[in-house]
Amino acid sequence: MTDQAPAAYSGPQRVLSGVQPSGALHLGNYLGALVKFARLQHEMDTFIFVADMHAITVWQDPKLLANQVREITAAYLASGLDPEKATIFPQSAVPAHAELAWIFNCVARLGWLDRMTQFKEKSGKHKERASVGLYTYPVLQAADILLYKATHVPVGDDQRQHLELTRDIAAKFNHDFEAPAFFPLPDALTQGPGSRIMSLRDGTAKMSKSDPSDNSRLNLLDEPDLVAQKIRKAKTDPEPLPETLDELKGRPEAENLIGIYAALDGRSSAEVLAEFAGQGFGAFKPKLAELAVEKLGPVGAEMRRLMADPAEIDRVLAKGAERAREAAAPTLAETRRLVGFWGA
Ligand code: AQP
Repeated sequence: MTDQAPAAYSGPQRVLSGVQPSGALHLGNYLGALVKFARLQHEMDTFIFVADMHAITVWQDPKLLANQVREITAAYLASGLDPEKATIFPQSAVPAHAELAWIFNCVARLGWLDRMTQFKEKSGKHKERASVGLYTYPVLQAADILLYKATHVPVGDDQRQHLELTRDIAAKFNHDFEAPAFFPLPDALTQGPGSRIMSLRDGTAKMSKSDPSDNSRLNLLDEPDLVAQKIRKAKTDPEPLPETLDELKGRPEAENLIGIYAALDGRSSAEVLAEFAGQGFGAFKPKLAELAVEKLGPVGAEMRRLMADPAEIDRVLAKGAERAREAAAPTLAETRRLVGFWGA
């Protein structure tokens, strides 16, 4: 052991992220992830996948899964991802993800995984009934990222802990196999408005695909009337909106609705408060509904248009998969060599 800091990674900057085809996409996925993908593709080499291998960590109907992959792809394209710029592909079409994940299963420590709060939340009271895949989910995530030597990972705030684990795995691999700076230690891009959108029914719970109440979320495919109705029914409190962010503390539902307005309008919560201070939710909610319909309506309409031509979506995915396999091959080959596998 030396006291020297590990050598810094000097490869190109790359973006990688993905979304699971595990249910209807909602405003949280859109603002926390999709919008960022579309922006970053203009700044760096970008890989965006549909995480079908992650999705099957909980039961998915095999008759529906491939179509759910197409739906997520349609959402990517409708949010502005350009398949000529970004590589868009299904995770399961690149077997190297699974191969690298196995190697990382042997690098990650049980104690690290035991600390993952998402597993605790998703497995609930009966963790012995959860799939082993759900437990090692963040190891597969590390493989997704490091297979492409991604340096930047745009995700919602809930994924911060998993990204820390990816960094730990990368650092331990580099150290154990005496390959300083082989894998980068990627940065989670979790900042920005919309990184943590909360449920419309409970301002302390994250907006989530798996929430049993559909009224808890705005889905990208919700029709305008339904969007307006869900916002009308959103939980709030009887107080008028205050002037400062500090006064919003302890009012999670109000804070969330202001945050949603700000993220959709590309403004800060402080600016939105300055406009609505002193008004009650009776006045604010219709304005929010109007804005949400204006911003989400075209995304949903474009998704529907794209989904009417599944063959075209499949062409995008097949081309992306080919590019992804090519990009992944050298990293996997070098990893196999470093590990000492026969024939590598
Ligand atoms: N509420 C949220 N606010 C901001 N970002 C969010 N994301 C999810 N929920 C919010 C971000 O969306 C991306 C894709 O998520 P995913 O489908 O891969 O997994 P998830 O985080 O488990 O998403 P859900 O909607 O909460 O699904 P379930 O209910 O299945 O757990 C990620 O970048 C995530 O941070």
